[in-house]
Amino acid sequence: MDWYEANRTCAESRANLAIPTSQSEQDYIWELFMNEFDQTPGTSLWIDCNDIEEEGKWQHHGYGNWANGEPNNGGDSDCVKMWDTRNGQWDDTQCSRKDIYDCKLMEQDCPPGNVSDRKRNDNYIFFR
Ligand SMILES: [Ca+2]
Ligand SMILES: [Ca+2]
Repeated sequence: MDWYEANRTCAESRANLAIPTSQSEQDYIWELFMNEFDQTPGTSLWIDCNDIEEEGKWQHHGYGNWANGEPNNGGDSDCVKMWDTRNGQWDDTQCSRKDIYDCKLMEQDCPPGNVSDRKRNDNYIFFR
């Protein structure tokens, strides 16, 4: 799915696209993905980070894990994936690409964007 569809589908499942907010969460999501979901070389995973609204103004949650040389806005790249080629580090790419994505289910009482690190083991779901 492209980034927009992935984002919408997560929301319909009362979830958000996953976004790591710490190194431990980054490692957890990536290891879960690689170990339990997809080992295809070059595979990638959409995350909830973009600069669609304003070029260069990245929407994420304080933590970032860009690969060396990224973000480079190559070909007008406004959406972000974790990329196997970069060992799970982040690359900005075109939002229209079809990639795998990961929803993180939300607790009912937990507002979006305020998921604390202690919840990192909970409820990740991967979709193709
Ligand atoms: Ca961009
Ligand atoms: Ca890029």
